[in-house]
Amino acid sequence: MKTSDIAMYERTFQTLDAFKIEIPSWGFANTGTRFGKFVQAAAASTLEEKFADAAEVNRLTGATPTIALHVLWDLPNGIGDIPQLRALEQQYGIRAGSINPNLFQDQQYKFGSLCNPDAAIRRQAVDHVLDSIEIAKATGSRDVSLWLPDGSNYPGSQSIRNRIGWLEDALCAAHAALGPDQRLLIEYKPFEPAFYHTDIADWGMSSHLARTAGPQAKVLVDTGHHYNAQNIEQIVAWLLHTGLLGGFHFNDRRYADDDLTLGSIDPYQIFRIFHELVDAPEKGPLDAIAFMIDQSHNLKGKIEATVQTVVTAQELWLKASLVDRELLAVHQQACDIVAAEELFRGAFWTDVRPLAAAWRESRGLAADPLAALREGGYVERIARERGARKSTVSSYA
Ligand code: RM4
Ligand code: MN
Ligand code: MN
Repeated sequence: MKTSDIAMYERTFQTLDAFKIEIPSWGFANTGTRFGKFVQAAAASTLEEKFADAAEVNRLTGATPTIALHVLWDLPNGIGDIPQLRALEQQYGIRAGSINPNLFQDQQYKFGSLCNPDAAIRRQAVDHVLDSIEIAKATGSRDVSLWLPDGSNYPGSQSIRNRIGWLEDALCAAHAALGPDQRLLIEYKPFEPAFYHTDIADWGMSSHLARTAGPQAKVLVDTGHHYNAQNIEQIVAWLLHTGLLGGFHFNDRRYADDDLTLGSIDPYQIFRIFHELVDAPEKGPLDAIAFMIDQSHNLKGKIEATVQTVVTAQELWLKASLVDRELLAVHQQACDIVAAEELFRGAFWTDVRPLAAAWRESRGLAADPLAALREGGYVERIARERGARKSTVSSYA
């Protein structure tokens, strides 16, 4: 092997060693659309099953040590569920990751949660966020990741400006309850379930709210939560510049919040986002960028889809790290459009799969995680065990 090849392998191996991405507990559960749900025998319905599945993904990919939890779905008894959670962490070698409050399922949230015109309902919603922060303290989770369903369906039916004020108050209260090492991530989404106006509809609104709430509040970018043709990497660059980027929910989309597997529709877009992040300045843990997956595997096998996603993320991250940034800067400065673009695209078109396979083998992982999953028989075994009981279907419309 040439010296330059050895150096390249070393760089690759370090890049992949450092790359971790959080998987969502709900990616292993039965989900669907508002039109129906197709139940899978292997789907997880208990917290233990979700931990077991997460451990299988981590065993195969070496990149997923933490699992994101949704409070109502995974910890319905709140703090009371922590002893069980701790035991599962020990047993499966997977840690609890971000904690996601659920402000979208209870009947009282019909007209909103933190932005509900009824002060008593707003109070209940704030209390749920405060409880979620306490849960995060108990699990040792840095991030509490907030997404609201709030909005309205018809013009004139709500005061948009009153609701901004209520939201500011609620987020300030939440921020005040954070521990010194905790963050509040504020997610945005243009529509759904509200169809006319959504209270936190874009990154500008999230940025304002994060600044208002306090320094430990940051913006969460869910790649599925943008209008068609929106330039997400530019948003990412702005959030980096302003020090407000808290993390990502990665997935792919064609039409709206489709929650398809990462890179399945437009891998170049993820590459372009990753390019902005490869050299992202990090001043400390509170400025870290959380890489999380937020997907709903309605038709694909849950574990297969998750492994496929993680492997795709590793490959795209590796491609983005191959961009010769010094040379790119020279081309950019000289306004040499074609040279810059060819260098950039060249990294994207590089087949990094052999490099990734070499890294896996050097780390005692299966060279092809998807093939190893198929050969290992895990999915068949859990399908037999879990399929025997009546399954519950969570709502994720
Ligand atoms: C939302 C949003 C949140 C996720 C819920 C289930 O659209 O993406 O992050 O927790 O779905
Ligand atoms: Mn999300
Ligand atoms: Mn979503």
